Amino acid sequence: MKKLLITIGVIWLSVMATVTYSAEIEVKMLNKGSDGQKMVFEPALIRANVGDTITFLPTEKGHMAASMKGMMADGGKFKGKTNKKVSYEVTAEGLYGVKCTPHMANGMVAIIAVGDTFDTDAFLEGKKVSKKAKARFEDLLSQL
Ligand SMILES: [Cu+2]
Repeated sequence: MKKLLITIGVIWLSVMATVTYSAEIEVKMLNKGSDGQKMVFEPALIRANVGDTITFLPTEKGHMAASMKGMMADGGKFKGKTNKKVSYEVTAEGLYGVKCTPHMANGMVAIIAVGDTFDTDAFLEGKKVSKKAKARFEDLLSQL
């Protein structure tokens, strides 16, 4: 009986540990960022761990967040509606590309970086993104 209780206790603790260590990360969608750049996710470089949930908030109007095809480390996808918040749980290490579709041409993109080591060269390889989005992606990748 004592062994059983200990086993249950250990299982319970590991479940709680998982719950405790999964972070909720909030990202604002803005017309103008605190650094003066227009049409931004803030932060645009989101550092996360596997199991974390990233929530994109419609802080200012006219924005949405969606996954970018072929740029999701865990192969998943999501698409929020304009002026609505949307959440995504990252389930694998690597890089994730996020865009605001209406402002893709303005370079409104973000990267979720999960883990510590990244293949930054492969992230943009063969991908079709707007000129401004590419420049912002390159800037974000250089910070990793
Ligand atoms: Cu936008």
